[in-house]
Amino acid sequence: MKFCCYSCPCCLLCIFATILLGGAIAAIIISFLFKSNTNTTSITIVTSTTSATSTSGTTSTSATTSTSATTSTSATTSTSVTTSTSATTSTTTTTVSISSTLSRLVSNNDTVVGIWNTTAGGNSSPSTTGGNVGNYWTGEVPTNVFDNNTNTKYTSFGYCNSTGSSYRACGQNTGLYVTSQQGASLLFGIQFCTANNQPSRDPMTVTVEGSNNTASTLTLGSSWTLIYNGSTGLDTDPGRKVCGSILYILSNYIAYVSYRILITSQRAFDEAVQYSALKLLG
Ligand SMILES: [Ca+2]
Repeated sequence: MKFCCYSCPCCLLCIFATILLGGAIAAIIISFLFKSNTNTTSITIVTSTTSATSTSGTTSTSATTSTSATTSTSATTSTSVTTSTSATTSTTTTTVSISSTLSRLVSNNDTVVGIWNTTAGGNSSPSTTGGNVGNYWTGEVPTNVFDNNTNTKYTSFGYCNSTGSSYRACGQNTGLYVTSQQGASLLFGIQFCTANNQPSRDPMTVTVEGSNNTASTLTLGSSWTLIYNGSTGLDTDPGRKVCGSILYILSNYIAYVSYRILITSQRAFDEAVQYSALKLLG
């Protein structure tokens, strides 16, 4: 029996037909094999809990991610956090009882020295009578603030003079120090009283220092200990020849024989600072 040979046209047609038939069968098989990859697969992912801190309440976060491809993936992230934190603050309040009958620790009979160009902790520069820089006005001397009379005043020009000035800090760093004849006393409060005119000259802030050193060393800044730094009690103008609020000094527990008072600011522009009374109370 003789089979087809490649030279026979009939056999060539037969071989060609066989190849076509084989290709068709292969295509069907491949199509079947890859058919499953067109299915959609869903995956759900739940993330771990995220920590958060808030004083109170609930924090909720929701996020959804979707990817489309031959394989479809769906991911859902949901976070819900509730955190409550409580904080306790402890406040210690110290109450100091002060006698309602505070008395004046100094008078105009005590030794008073007017000063200018002086800051707390620094050396004192004595001032003198006159109408120029570093002077206090004639008749308006430092002892006037301790005479228990609001009709007299202490006027210090500081960095300015009596011809007038638009400089707001003329009276800054002026003041006085006083040594009490009655000896060391514990200072519990201070009180300023305004002069007869020119509210712009009112002292607004002040430092108070104490010392138990001898008189000859009181010009040295090292002789003084700062016990107060703040308002004069004249924040709101009380009127002319009127006293402001008593300012209590509660952080000082040392009795001093001498006190130094320095004006650190005044109400407004003027060529001097002035006040009718300064009460050192204890
Ligand atoms: Ca006075």
